[in-house]
Amino acid sequence: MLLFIGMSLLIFFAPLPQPVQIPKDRLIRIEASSFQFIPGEIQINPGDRVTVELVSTDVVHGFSLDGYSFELKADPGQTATGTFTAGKAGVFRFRCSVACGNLHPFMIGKLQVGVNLLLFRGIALGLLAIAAALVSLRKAPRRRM
Ligand SMILES: [Cu+2]
Repeated sequence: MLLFIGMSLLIFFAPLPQPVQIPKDRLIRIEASSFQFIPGEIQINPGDRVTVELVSTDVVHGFSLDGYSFELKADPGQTATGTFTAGKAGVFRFRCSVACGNLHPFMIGKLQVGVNLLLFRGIALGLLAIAAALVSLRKAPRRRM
C-alpha cells in the first residue's frame, strides 16, 4: 500500500522533462464573433513568437490572455494585430475583454503552451489505481462457502 502511495506521489510531483522544441514564429488568426473565438483552442510550444490577428466579424471584441499581459481590441470588420513570446508553459485562458452582449462572460478560449503534463500524470495515476486494485484483489483471502 505504501508503495502505491509513494508511486502516486512520484507520478504527480516528479518534474518531467518538457520535450525541447525549437521556437518558431507563428501567425494565428482568431475570428471573434458573439460569443466565441474560432479557433477556441490553440496549442503552441514554449518560446514561440506568436502573432495574433484578431478579426471581429460583428461587434467590438477584445482578446485578453491570462498569465501574459497581452491584449487586443478589434473593431467590427477590422483586424487587430499583436505579438507576444510564449515564455511560460501551461494552460492559459483567453477571454473577450470588451462587454459585447449577454453571453460575453462565456466568450473564453484556451491556449496551451507546451505538452499537457497534467493529462499524462492523470492517465498514469489512473493506471496505477487499476494496478493497485488488481493487486489488492489477488491478496484478499478467498472465502469458502
Ligand atoms: Cu465580449
